[in-house]
Amino acid sequence: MTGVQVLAGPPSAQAVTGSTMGGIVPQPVTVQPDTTVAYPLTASTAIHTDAASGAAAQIGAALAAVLRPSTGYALPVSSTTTTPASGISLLLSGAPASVGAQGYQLDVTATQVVIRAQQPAGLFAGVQTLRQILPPQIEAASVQPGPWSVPGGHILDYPRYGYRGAMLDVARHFFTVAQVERYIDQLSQYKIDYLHLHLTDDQGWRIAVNGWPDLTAIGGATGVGGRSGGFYTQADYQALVAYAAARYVTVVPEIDMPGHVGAALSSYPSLNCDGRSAPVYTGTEVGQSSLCMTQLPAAESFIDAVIGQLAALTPGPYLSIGGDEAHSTSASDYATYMTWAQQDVVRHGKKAIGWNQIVGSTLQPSTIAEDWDTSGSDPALAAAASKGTGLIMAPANRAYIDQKYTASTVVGLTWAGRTDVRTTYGWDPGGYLSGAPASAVAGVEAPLWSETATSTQDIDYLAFPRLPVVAELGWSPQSGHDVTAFSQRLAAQGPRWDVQGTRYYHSGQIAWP
Ligand code: TNX
Repeated sequence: MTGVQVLAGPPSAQAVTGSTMGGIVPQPVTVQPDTTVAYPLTASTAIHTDAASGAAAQIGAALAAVLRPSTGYALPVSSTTTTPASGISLLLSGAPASVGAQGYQLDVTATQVVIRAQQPAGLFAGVQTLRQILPPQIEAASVQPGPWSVPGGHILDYPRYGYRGAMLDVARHFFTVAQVERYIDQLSQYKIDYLHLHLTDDQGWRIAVNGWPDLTAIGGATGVGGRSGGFYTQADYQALVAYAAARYVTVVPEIDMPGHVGAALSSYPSLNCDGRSAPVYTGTEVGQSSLCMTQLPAAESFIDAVIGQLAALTPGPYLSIGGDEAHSTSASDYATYMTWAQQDVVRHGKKAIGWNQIVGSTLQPSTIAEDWDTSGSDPALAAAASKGTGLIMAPANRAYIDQKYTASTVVGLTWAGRTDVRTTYGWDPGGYLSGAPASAVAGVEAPLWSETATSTQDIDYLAFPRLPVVAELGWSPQSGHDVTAFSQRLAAQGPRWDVQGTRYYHSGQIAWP
C-alpha cells in the first residue's frame, strides 16, 4: 500500500470523539476514520499485552504511565495469550507483513483499541499514535476532567526510512543526563529512532575515556563562551543508552576528528605537534584544530582507545567519526587518517558515519555519509552514493534546527539561512542530492548544534516545531507531502506541547489553535 489517504469524516466526528485521527505527526501511511464510533477510555479500561513478549509488557507499562496521571484510572496491565474483546491490546500477531519491523496497525472500535505489529518497535510506534489521537490533556501530569474518547477507525503505518535521527551537540554546551532524557522523551513521540550525540569538539570533551582522564578533567571543564562544562561518566552514558533503548531510540556517539579536536589538544600535550597543550578554546570559529599527523602513532593509540571503549559501551550499529571542516589538516593527511579511523571502527564491530568530507578518504563498504551540504550538489558524494555509500540527509539550510527561524529570533545561528517550518518541510530527502540514487538514502537527521543553545528552554524552542517536521520527512510517504495539510496537523501538536511544558516557537506560518 502506498500513498496517504485521509478520509474526512462528517462534522459530527468532533462531537463523538472530542479528538480526531486528523492531527497525527508524522502522517501515517493510511488513515481511515470511522466517525460513527469511538472507544471510551474509562476507569474500567485494562491494557493487555502479548504474553509472548517482555518488550510488549514494558510498552504496555509505559503507555499506562502516560495515561494514569491525567485520567486517574488504574489501567491495569496484564499479559494475554488470546485476542481480548475489550480494552487496549498490544499484540505481536496478526499485523500485515507490510508494516515491517517498525510499523503497526491500529484499530479503534466502540469496544476496544488494538495495536498489532511484527516487532515491539512497531507496538511502540503505534502507542505514540494512540497518544496523539487522544485529547491533548492526556499528556497532563495531574488528573484532568476528561472524558477520554479514542476516535474510531483504522490506521496502517510504517516508515519511509529506517534512520530518522536527531543530533544533539553536547560539546559546545554540555547538557545533563536529565536534559538529554527529556529530549529523548520528546523525540520518541515523533517516531525518531536515532539520537546522534556530538560528544566532542574544540570547546568540550564530554565522555570519560579510561586511561585518558584529562580529556574530561581539562577538556570537559568549559564550553562556548567559557560557560561551565561537564561530561558523562561511562555509567552516565550507559544510562542514557538504556533510557533511549527503552524508547526505541538508538544512540549514535560521535567523536569528531581529525579537526574539531581542540578539547583533546588542550588536555594532552602528546596530541600536539609542538608537544605543548593547546590553550582551551571557548570561541565559535571552526577549522583551527587538527590531530598531529606527524605523531600518527600517538594519535592512533589515542583514537583506538576512544573508539574501542565507545564501541563497547554502544549497542547500536553506528559510531560517527565526524570528519567535517578539518581545515587545518592537509587533504592527504585527512585521507590517511580517516581511512584508518573507519577501519578501526569496523575492527571494533561498528559501522562508521562521517560528514560529507569523509568521501575524501577510502570508504569502507559499511560507511554512511551524512550530507550537510546546502547546495544539493556534491559530485564526490553523489559518486560515492552511486557506488553504494549510504546517505543520511541533513542539509543545513533545511534540516539544521540550530538556525534562526526569522531575523527576529534571538537564539540560533544564521550561516545556513533562516529556516522556518515551510523551508524545513519543503524538500525531498530522496531527491535532494543531485546525481545520487534515491535508494542510497538511509534516512534524515535534524542536527541541533549548541553554540547558542544553552538550556532546556533553548532546545525546546529550536527543536519545536522543526524536529517534528524532519520526523515527518523521515517517516511519511513523499506522495502525501502537502504543506497545507501538514500545517494543520502540526498545529494540532501545539496544545500537546503546552500541556507537556514544551516551550515551542509559535511560528507565524502555522495557525496554532
Ligand atoms: C557546521 S556542518 C558544523 C558545526 C557547527 C554548525 C553550526 C558541520 C558538520 N559542522 O561544527 O556547529 O555548522 O550550525
